[in-house]
Amino acid sequence: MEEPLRIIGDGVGQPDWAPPVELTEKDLVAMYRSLVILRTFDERAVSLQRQGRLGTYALYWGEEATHAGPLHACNDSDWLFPTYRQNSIGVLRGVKAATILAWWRGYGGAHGFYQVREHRVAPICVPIATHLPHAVGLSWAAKKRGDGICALTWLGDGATSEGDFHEAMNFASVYKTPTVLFCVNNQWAISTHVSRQTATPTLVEKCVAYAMPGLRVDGFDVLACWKATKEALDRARAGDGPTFIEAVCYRIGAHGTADDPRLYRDEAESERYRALEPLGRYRAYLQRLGALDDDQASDIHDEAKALIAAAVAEMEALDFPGVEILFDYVYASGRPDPLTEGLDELRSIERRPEVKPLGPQPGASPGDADPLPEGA
Ligand SMILES: Cc1ncc(C[n+]2csc(CCOP(=O)(O)OP(=O)(O)O)c2C)c(N)n1
Ligand SMILES: [Mg+2]
Repeated sequence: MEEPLRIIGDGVGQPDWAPPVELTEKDLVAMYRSLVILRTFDERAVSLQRQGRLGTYALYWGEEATHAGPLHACNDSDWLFPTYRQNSIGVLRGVKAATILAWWRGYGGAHGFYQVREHRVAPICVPIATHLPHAVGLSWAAKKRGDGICALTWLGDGATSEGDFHEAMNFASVYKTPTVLFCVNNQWAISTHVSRQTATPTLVEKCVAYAMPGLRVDGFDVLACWKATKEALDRARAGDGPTFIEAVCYRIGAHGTADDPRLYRDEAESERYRALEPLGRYRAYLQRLGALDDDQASDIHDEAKALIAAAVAEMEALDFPGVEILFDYVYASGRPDPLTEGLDELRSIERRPEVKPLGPQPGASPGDADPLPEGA
């Protein structure tokens, strides 16, 4: 099996390769900033959930390169189709971090939903693979209009077992739609290991059946993720159709805050992968290149902390949206009688207390319940 494309070495055995020539030093630092914002958001969101200040949360610690690399390869006019795992990607496109946090708190409406057209970020998709035909459809329409817009969509290893995945791959390839299907092979679909998901040694070979070009990259390497996506987008914009990218990494954390991976896998393996996490690895690479100094890095971290702290404060100042949101967005207009009766019943029993912490959550460690640090 061929080694995945890698640019950033590990500083020990693996060599460094030069950054792609199209990227300026400013671009390289901008990518670092994106990784830091994503990481800061993720760590803060886990801590909020542990304190009962978010309902649930799908963490992505260690997978940030698979979010930021592809995003930086896109034009602002391209559309993004994230899953719950890339939940905060919109923040890098101008969506308020408070809105994403409010979404995880269970708020809908103006509090928890962003304007998808304004940011060109499709709604965060929770059903596995259902967004893939949407991404293909949007890019097919763009191709017909000839406006040069592409769609970038993420999916997990588990999503490759869904019918929607195969339909999207087939349609995209037959109609040569400008779509990039970026598959984050983090080796787990909740408790199912990728070896139980498919009998093929790799996921990238699935594209052979659809006559679609495919690439395999190191998913801990933000530059490899950028380069593969950039090449795919260039091909798509030239009219040469879709590409499937398999980014090989590992889900270092739990599936979500309600999951305890110790029950189904050997956590010693996760610990080994932790050493490959993309943020520290990229920072060390930039420092070897002389493209980032400690002061610059610490300014970026301070900026990210302030951004997320402000978002938490903004989210917590929002009014509780009320039970009506359970019924919003179900019908384009009107509401059938049984739903109106359900809403009336809920209103009659609704309490509107301030949102109280839910108490310790599964898998929480004692330190998680500590009062928040200053600025939280
Ligand atoms: C259609 C559908 N079936 C089942 C689920 C329950 N579910 C949520 S996440 C998940 C695993 C997905 O794994 P993968 O595609 O590898 O993505 P990852 O969570 O690793 O990012 C499943 C089965 C769902 N959300 N949607
Ligand atoms: Mg997975």
